[in-house]
This record gives sequence, C-alpha cells and structure tokens, in this order.
Amino acid sequence: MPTLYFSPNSRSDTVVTLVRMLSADIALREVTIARQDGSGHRDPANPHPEGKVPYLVDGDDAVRERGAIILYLTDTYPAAGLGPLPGAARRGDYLSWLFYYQGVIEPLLTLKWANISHPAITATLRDVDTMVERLAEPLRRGPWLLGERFSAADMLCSSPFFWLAALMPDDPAIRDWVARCRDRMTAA
Ligand SMILES: N[C@@H](CCC(=O)N[C@@H](CS)C(=O)NCC(=O)O)C(=O)O
Repeated sequence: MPTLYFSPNSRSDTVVTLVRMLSADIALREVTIARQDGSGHRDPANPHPEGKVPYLVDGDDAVRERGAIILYLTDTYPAAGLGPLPGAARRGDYLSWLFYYQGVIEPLLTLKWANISHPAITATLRDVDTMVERLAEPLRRGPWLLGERFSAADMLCSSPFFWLAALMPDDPAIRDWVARCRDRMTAA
C-alpha cells in the first residue's frame, strides 16, 4: 500500500484532503518538519531527501512535489473524477495548471512574500498581476479552472490563498473561486 508522509498545517494538507476525496487506499503517516518559525525538526522517519512533506512512497517508487503527487494520485485513482486522464477532454489544461502552479504560481508568491524582484525573474516568470490574470481568465467564464469540472488543479492552485490572506488577489473571480474550493474541500 502506498504511504503519504504528511504534517498538519503544511503544504501536505491539500494532498491529505485529496487522498480522502479519492477514497484512496493509502497509509497516512504523520511526521514532524522544520518550520519557518524555527519550531519543529526534520523527522528521521520521513524518507523525503530533504525531510519535506508531502512525500508519497509507492513500493520502490516515490513522488515529491505536490503537482506531481496530485497527478500521480488522480491518474492512479480515477474513480472520483478529480483529474482528466490521458485522452480525456481538458487533459492538457489540467497538466498545464498543475505545472504552472509548481513552476510559476508558488515561486512568484514566495518571491513576493520575500519582497524580492529582479528583471530576470520578471522575464522568466512574469509577475503576480500577470499570474492573477491567467487564473482569473477561466474563472470569469466558469466556476472552475477546467470550466464546469472541479478538479485537483483547483485544489492545488487555490491552496496558497487559504494560508496567506495577505496574498489574496483583489479580484472577485478569484475570491469567489477560493471560497468555492474551500466549500468543496471541507464537504469532502
Ligand atoms: N515544492 C514543494 C514544497 C514542499 C515544502 O516546502 N513543504 C514544507 C511544508 S509547507 C516542508 O516540508 N518544510 C520542511 C523543511 O523545509 O524542512 C511541494 O510543493 O511539495
């Protein structure tokens, strides 16, 4: 049986919720982590190469990074319909949002939080306003990033706005979507 290493009140929360929503037969293993406020510590029981969460171990294989874990889970446990499979409509959109989260959304929000800017960053990632506009575009046309279909991409891409209220964009399409995501995930 696969094992998901997690720690409460961390990035692993989204993945723990997803495991529940998928009714996946996965062992949840709580570990401690070093927190940015100086509390906590790396847990020797966590096999992640940097002691981070989430981390999914499946037999001899392992997956790190939330986007990759989410894709692995929705492909492996498709019954809940939380991610289009290869060949299905909107698969490309689904992959794009998961990778855009890892490659652009989270780095941009981290840089904003750290108050760091540089022309090379803007050339590579654009900026928070551009990222917010990318998110808002589909949400002005429909309730979810994939249109009428809620997916795990909504869970991942909305997750930072749950945590850091100061980062919540001043855009009603995004604020309403984050509230819808929260309702959907707490109902699970
Ligand atoms: N890019 C990774 C980030 C994972 C991450 O940084 N997790 C934090 C918890 S929010 C962690 O485990 N920190 C412990 C540490 O840095 O040692 C992902 O999205 O999975």
